[in-house]
Amino acid sequence: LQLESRLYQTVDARAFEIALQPIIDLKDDHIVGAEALLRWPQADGSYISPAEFIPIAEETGLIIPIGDWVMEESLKAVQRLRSQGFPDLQVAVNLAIAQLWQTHLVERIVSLMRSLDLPASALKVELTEGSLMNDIERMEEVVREFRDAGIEVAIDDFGTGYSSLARLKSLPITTLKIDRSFLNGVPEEENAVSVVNTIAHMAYNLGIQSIAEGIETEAQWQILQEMGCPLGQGFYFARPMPEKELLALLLMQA
Ligand code: G
Ligand code: G
Ligand code: MN
Ligand code: NA
Repeated sequence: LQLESRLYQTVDARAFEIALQPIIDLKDDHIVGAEALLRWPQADGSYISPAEFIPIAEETGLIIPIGDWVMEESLKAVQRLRSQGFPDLQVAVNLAIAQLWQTHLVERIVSLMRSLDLPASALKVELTEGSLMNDIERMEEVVREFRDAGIEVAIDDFGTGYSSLARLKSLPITTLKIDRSFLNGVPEEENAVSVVNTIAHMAYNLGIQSIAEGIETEAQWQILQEMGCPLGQGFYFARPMPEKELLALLLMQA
């Protein structure tokens, strides 16, 4: 497999990049954090999407060194940004299911954060709804370990899997990311609006923070604000960008 061997080389050369997409407080549109999104740059200047290579990285086990790299780079980036005048900024890092099986995963993250002098609140981890449904006992254990360490845990792509409400109630997650597919048809279709409204209110009633993903228009922002959804993310506010650009944006906003 050519893709696979090129992936190996990229891991060796540590030649991935991280893009940061701002996460916004929907009340006043200020940036509260950013999601770290892995980028694989190609010789011709294009990028291969993680949607394409993460599954291969999972099959080959490469997700472990890649995931470690993403975590370390994301924490270093947020540490730099926090020290440049944004001490409350948080970074959200996606974790693949295979990473959740690593022994001492949480311990290693905690000690990395300690060595960077970062409090637990500087990090949120994102687990896909699919992974949380995978091995119930293991997932509960990992989520609890993160929570015991004070690290927030989000369910990513919420609503695309088949988590039961009972399951949601039994996991001590802090955040639910409403999958961007739910924003299709918002605000013009009544049913689409109802679904998003229902998810946002369910989260609120469970004491869980919600983040609406894929906000692309001002009208979507408006209606989510009216629903009381606290946080959002999407091209309307900002695309994933290099750390330097995020710093410039933060400075402009300050
Ligand atoms: O940003 P983009 O649309 O290219 O991301 C595509 C998918 O890849 C998303 O589902 C996103 O969650 C996932 N992804 C991006 N970066 C990472 C990462 O560092 N680790 C894992 N496991 N998934 C990632
Ligand atoms: O699965 P996850 O939520 O981690 O994936 C994040 C992905 O969503 C990234 O690939 C990112 O580029 C993409 N994304 C972020 N905001 C928007 C948006 O407003 N519209 C669309 N279509 N994609 C978005
Ligand atoms: Mn995500
Ligand atoms: Na998502």
